[in-house]
Amino acid sequence: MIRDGVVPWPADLAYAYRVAGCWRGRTLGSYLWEWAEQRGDRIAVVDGDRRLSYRDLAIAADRLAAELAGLGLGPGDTVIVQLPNCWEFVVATFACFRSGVVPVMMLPAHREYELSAVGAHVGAKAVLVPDRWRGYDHQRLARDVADGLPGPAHVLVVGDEVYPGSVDVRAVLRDAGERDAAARRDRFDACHPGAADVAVFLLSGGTTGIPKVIARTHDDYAYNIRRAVEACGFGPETRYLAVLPAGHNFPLANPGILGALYAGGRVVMLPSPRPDAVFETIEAERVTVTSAVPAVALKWLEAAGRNRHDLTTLQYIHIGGSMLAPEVAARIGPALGCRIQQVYGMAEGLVCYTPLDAPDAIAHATQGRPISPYDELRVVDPDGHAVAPGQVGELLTRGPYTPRGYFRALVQNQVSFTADGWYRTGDLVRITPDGYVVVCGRVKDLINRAGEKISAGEIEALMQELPGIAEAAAVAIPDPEVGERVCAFVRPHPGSRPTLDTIREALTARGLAVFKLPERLELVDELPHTPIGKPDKKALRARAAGR
Ligand code: OOB
Repeated sequence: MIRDGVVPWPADLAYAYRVAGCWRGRTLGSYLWEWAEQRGDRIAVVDGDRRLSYRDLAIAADRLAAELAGLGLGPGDTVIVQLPNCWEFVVATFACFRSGVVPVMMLPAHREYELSAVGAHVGAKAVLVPDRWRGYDHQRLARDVADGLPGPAHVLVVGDEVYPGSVDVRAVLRDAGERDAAARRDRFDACHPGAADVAVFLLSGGTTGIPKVIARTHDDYAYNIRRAVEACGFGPETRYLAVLPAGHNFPLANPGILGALYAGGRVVMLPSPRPDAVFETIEAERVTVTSAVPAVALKWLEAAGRNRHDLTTLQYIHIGGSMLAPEVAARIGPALGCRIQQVYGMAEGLVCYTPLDAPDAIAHATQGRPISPYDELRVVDPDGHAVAPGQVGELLTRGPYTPRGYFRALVQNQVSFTADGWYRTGDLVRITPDGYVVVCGRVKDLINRAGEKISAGEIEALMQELPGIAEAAAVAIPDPEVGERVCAFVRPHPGSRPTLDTIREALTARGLAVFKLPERLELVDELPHTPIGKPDKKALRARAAGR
């Protein structure tokens, strides 16, 4: 069990959430066989030609759970999961839920810097990767990361060419037949984690250099999923297409992959949001709903004119993760022949949706209402005082699926949470008279590139370590395609002249994910500073936008 470093909800509130029926005291893994029994041969997961029934999924998950147990991993141990959208991702997630091993959801784009930092932070005992992905050798990466971790760690690989010493996940799953399935089922039914235990670790977009990891319990995550399912009308007819990286909270559980399975529907895994692949899959699999960040939805919008595929099954696209202009929102539905539901959410918890039947004024110009009546929202000024109704301020939130702190982050928690447990979202919002949230901006220091959150502090700390750089600051520059890109302001040491290329190369060599690399460089003789001596980001942002 992981308890150390997890900030619990106050006991009286935890009790209230149970009494209210939010927390049902069941683990996510406990549903799997119930589904298999009720739904048996119905298809649960599709990935290309591969189709898994609910029963196949249950058998495969228990088979992988047994493999993890055989490696010595059990309740409270953690495994880094870095897989593209594939059927094995779903199996691995449920294998973890069944065995109590906690997956840390990372992105295929992450590299050694991120994996090592997060792996050390959570004390990972295993790393699960594809063999190669988009030309990159993840197996090698996993080895390097595992070797660098403080304790021994296993490498598990999904692919055809598995190096000796690593676990061949496909070979393990080929062995997942009916034989022994019942015994394995009994084993993981009898030895399961508690519902108040951590089910999954999610990464926070974060504003600091240190990785911030969010522990979501079975109770809270199951509740989040259930409410999202209701808000989005998921049911047995749902065919959800997962194209955003599956490790994100949005496609994973809002309602996403886990919501579609909870509702008895079907999940179609596709490892790319490219319009041609997406349109082709929507037709082939008769997809009813999918989700996208605005940058991805824009690409679909541009491609809609030359689309030759039948998209008539598609009813909804969920759009969220970064700002969506109301004009763009208004064009998506007509172009793709569906409706949109906007979603404003965060890995830290709180999720809002526009209603299924919302009039355009709400569906296009607001980011929706909280999914739970127990979500608490406060909008405050910089001094922490509530603003007048309808005014813009920072959103603070608490509730039955918004944890009270980051995992093992005492210092950061003092900054990100108030003493009475409110999470400071760092988002500037206003709330309309009918209770819809409208996101207006943010006060947190990050760059939101196509929905991926990049911590300015992380990039700055790494740039400052580079030779030739005396001082560095990272700010967002607005971009029509991806929303924002990273712009670096750098004061070089006298006599040195770093270029964008040399900085990008150096950060890549350091093991940083490509999407975080600066895409513009401004060399300056002096950085502007605030009265307390920090780089003046506001001035720099204005300067960057002006160029
Ligand atoms: C989702 O989760 P994260 O953890 O990657 O990012 C959360 C942050 C929010 O605090 C906000 O700054 C931004 O992403 N954001 C939006 C937004 N939805 C999220 N900003 C403007 N408009 C929106 N609709 O991004 C996430 C998690 C669950 C569901 C959907 C998105």
